[in-house]
Parts: sequence; C-alpha cells; structure tokens
Amino acid sequence: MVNSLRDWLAYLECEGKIKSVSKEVSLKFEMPAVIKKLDGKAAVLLNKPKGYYFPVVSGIAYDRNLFAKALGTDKNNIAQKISECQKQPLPCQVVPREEAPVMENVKIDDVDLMELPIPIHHKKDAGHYITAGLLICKDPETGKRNVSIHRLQVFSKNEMGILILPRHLWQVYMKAEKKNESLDIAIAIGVDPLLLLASQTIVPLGVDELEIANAFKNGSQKLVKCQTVDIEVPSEAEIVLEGKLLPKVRKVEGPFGEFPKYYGPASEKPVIEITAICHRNNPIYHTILPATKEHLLLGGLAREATLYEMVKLAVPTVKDVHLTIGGTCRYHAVISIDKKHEGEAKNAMFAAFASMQEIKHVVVVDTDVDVFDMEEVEWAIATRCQMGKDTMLVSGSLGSKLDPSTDDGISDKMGIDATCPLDAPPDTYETIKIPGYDELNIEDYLD
Ligand code: FMN
Repeated sequence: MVNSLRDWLAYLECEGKIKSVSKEVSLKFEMPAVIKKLDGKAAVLLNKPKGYYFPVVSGIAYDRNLFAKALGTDKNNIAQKISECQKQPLPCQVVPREEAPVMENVKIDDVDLMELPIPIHHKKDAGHYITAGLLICKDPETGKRNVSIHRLQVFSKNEMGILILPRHLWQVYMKAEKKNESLDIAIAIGVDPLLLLASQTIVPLGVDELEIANAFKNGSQKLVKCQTVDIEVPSEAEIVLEGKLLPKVRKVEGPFGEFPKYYGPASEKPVIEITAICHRNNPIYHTILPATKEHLLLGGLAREATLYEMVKLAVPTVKDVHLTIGGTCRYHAVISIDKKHEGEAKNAMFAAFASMQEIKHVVVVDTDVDVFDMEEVEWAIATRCQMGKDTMLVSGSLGSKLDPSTDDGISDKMGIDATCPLDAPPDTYETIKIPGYDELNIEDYLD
C-alpha cells in the first residue's frame, strides 16, 4: 500500500521509472526544462538544486498505468474505482506528534519560505511558485475539512498569493471573510499520488477528501494535528506549511503558465500568511510542472469519475469515459455507450456538459471502440458520422476561463455522435474480419 511519497519513490526506483540527477541545477528555468524533457517518460529526482539543501522530485505519476497501480486496479477501470471510493469515505486515524515524521522539525518563529527549493517554471511566471501543495482547511460553520491544490506565489519569507477559483475553498474562505476572520489553513507538500488524486475529486462541500484518500488506501491514511492552526495534515508528508488566509487582503499575483499551455493573467488575489514550517528529516520537495502529464492526469482522472457517474444517470449502458491528454484532460471527452435507443448519444452529451463546465467537445462512440485509443476514436468519427445530422452545437455556455479562445470563459460546446445508427441495414457497419486472427500467435510464424 502506498502511504507516503517515500514509499512511492521506492516503488518507482524498483521499477526503473525514476531518473536521478546529481548535477547542480538552477531552480529558474533549468530545473523545469529537465523535468519537461522527461515528461511522460520517467519521474525525476533532482538531488542538487543550486543553493538549496533539499532535493526536488517531479513527474511522480506520469501515466495512467502508474495511477492504476497506486489505486490497485487496471488502467481502464480508474474512473470506476475512484467513483466507488468517493461514495465510501473512511475517517482517518489521528496520531500523536511523536509518531508523525512531518513533525520531526518545526519552525514557528522567523519562518522563511525562501529556504525551500521552489522553482520558477515558465518564462513569464511572476516568481517562485509552489504547485504541489495540498491546501487543507475547515469550514468554519460545519468544521468539515476541504482539500484542494492551488498555485501559490511566494511574495516574501512568510507571505504567498493564491489563485482560488470559485469552488469549495472559495466558499469556505468567503464564510470566514464575511465575519472579518482569517481562515486557518495548512499546505502539505511531498505526498503520495493517492492523496494528490483525492484532492482533485469532485465531491459535495462537506465531503473530506482526506477520507477519500483513506478509502483509496483501505484505511491506512494517518493524520497529525498542526502546531499553530486547528488543522490535521497527512503525518507522512515531507513538508507542511501552516498559516492563515487573511480576510479582506488582496495583492497582485501572476501571470503564471497554466495547464492549457497558456499564461493565466495577473490580478488581485487573496494572501496567505505563514505561521509555521514543519518538515521531515532530509525532506524531499515536490514540484508539479504545469501542463505536464502529471498535472493533466491528476485533474483528468478525478473528473472522469464524476463524468462517468453523470453519464451513467442519463445513459445506464455507458462503458468508458476518457478526458484526453490533447484536450488538456479537461476540454475533450470521449464516451462509449452500448446504444439501445436512438438519441442516447445526445443524452450522453447533455450529461457530459452538465457534469463540469470545462468540457467543450464530446465524442460518443459504440462500445467496440476503445475510448483510450484516439486512432480508433478518429476512425469512428471518420466512418460513423455525418456532421450535418450527427453534431450538436450550443453557444454561450460557461466554459474554462483559462481557454484563450473563449470570451472570458463564455464558450461554444459541440458534441459528435460517432455511433452507428440502429436502423442501418445489417451489413453496412460490419467491420472486416480475418477468421482465426485472434487465435494466431505471430511468434509461431517468424524466422
Ligand atoms: N484550482 C484553483 O482554484 N486554483 C489553482 O491555482 C489550482 N491549481 C491547480 C494545480 C494543480 C497541479 C492541480 C492538479 C489542480 C489545481 N487546481 C487549482 C484545481 C483544484 O485543486 C481542484 O479543482 C480541486 O478539486 C478543487 O477543490 P474544491 O472544490 O474542494 O475547492
């Protein structure tokens, strides 16, 4: 069972899926360039960030197989596995400080974020950005925990700017700000892929994503209380920053290179004040390079679970769903259904668009098409649809503000029905077959 970043790195090492860099590497652009060269091929441990003591790791889960391995399932069953666990969150055990590796070193006075090896990733980024921190807070009205990842720009030794899109953290922060109170938060950096994935699940406010991580881990997720704020954090995290989201304070944050490979603009954002920095002995800092497979898949796989559930309500015969890498794991969905009635493909599209605002283009295929194989999907589009009647176009919907082709987020949405018509003459869509092909072992024939 994967219980810490260290467990996971040991697994990657065993499987030959991580590269090590002993050369001194600058945090500004050079480190991100190294990470990008290995994107989708291997994780990377950079042992000597120039001027810093802690090593940096990146790309810790760079393909579907790795997430499937961590979840204990196969790569075509990830959405189903996540949605099962989302429905059964498990309360986590809280351990005393002495049993929590992350509390081995605690600095409360004179904290200094500049001691962490935080890279500058892209050319126009406004500064050093933390990108792989689980931000944990509690709803001041219900006491329920919420977990999410946010880009965090380091402003000074103890201050950061944060982008909070209008989701749960924003709602919780607004509750505190209305009372002119700060919101206690903690940021856990250097955690395993299951914790990162759980933070991305789309569940109602009040469902604790740490308990979803615990469901992924069959109950082995341990937490520890923070030292300066009323928050519990994963006890095996490498680093924890404790602090407060300040009420009614805004400072300019950004620009920052984002997941669609464009810059998110600068604007006034909320501010976090850091009250303590805790870390394990010899901590490993994790950075996620924006727009890499690690970044895209984290959001994409969690969203696929919600997409699957929503489409299932509309079309119970849904088989698989896929948010494609080329579509930034947000904008393009492929859905396979075992169509029993004409019109179901369009209903699947409605459900997909309703499931999350980012989905922009949906392709629906029959179950003989592998939604994870884009060559097969393209073949279905090429041979099973006529755009005059098989497309659905909707204008003026809310899409992603980070998609530069939208009008400040207002977007067109299109669905393509690439399923075979049910009333087609029997031979029309019969695919070619060679008798005996499936049983034939090519090794028996080669010299
Ligand atoms: N969401 C934001 O609102 N702001 C961000 O800066 C941000 N950065 C992210 C960076 C990474 C690497 C990933 C994987 C996700 C990021 N997200 C960001 C998405 C949220 O973490 C995600 O939507 C989360 O599920 C929101 O949780 P909530 O609804 O509980 O607030």
